[in-house]
Amino acid sequence: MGSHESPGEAEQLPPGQRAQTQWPVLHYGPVPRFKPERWDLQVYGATVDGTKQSWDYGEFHALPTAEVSGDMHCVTKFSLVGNSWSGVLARTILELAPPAPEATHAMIWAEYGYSANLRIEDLAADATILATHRGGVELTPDHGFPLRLVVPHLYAWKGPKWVRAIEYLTADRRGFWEERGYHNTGDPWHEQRYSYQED
Ligand SMILES: Nc1nc2c(c(=O)[nH]1)N[C@H]1C(S)=C(S)[C@@H](COP(=O)(O)O)O[C@H]1N2
Ligand SMILES: [Mo]
Repeated sequence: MGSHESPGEAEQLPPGQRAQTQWPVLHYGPVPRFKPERWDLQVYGATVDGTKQSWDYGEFHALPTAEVSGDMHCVTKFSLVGNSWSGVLARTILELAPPAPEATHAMIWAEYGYSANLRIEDLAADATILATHRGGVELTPDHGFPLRLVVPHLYAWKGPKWVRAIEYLTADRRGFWEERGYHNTGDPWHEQRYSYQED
C-alpha cells in the first residue's frame, strides 16, 4: 500500500472509494442566492479575545490566497481526484482571528443552517482551504459559490458549501450530518462513515 501523501499516477484512494472525473452536485436543501452586500465571513465563539471578527466580501478578497491540491471523498463512495483549490487557507483565518487556548473544535456554519464540526487541528491542516476556485475556475453556485470549505483529509460533508461562519468551541458539538447518523470525525482513511462506528 502506498501512502496517500504521495501524489502522482499511483494515487491511492481511501477504502471503499472509487475515483470519478465528473463533478456531481450533492447537497441538502436549496442553493442560496448570493447577495454581495449582505455577505460576510464571521469568526466567533471562543476567540482569543472574546470578540467576533468578520470580513465583508471585499475584505475577504483582500486576504492572502493560496492554492492546494486535495481530493474530495464523498461518503456515498465517489472521490473527485486531481483537484487544485484556491482561496484562503483556513490556517490564515486561524492566525488572523485566533481561537482561545481552550478552544478544541470549531463549527463551520453555512447558509440555511448547514453545519459541520471539526477539530481545530483539522482547520490548521496544510490543505484545509476556504475555496473560491477549483482548477482556476470560480466555483459555480451549485458547488458553493462564493465560498466553500475543503478539508481533503476528511469526508466531504465536513466541507460546507456557502460557508458563512466559523464558531470556535471549547467542547465538541455535532454538526448537521454528525447529528444524523454520520461519524463525528469522518476520516475516510479509517472509513469512519457512520456514528455507530464510534467507540
Ligand atoms: N452547505 C452544504 N454544504 C455541503 C453539503 C450540504 O448538503 N450543504 N453536502 C456536503 C457533501 S455530503 C458533499 S459530498 C459535498 C458535495 O460537493 P459538490 O456538490 O460540490 O460535489 O458538499 C458538502 N457540503
Ligand atoms: Mo457527501
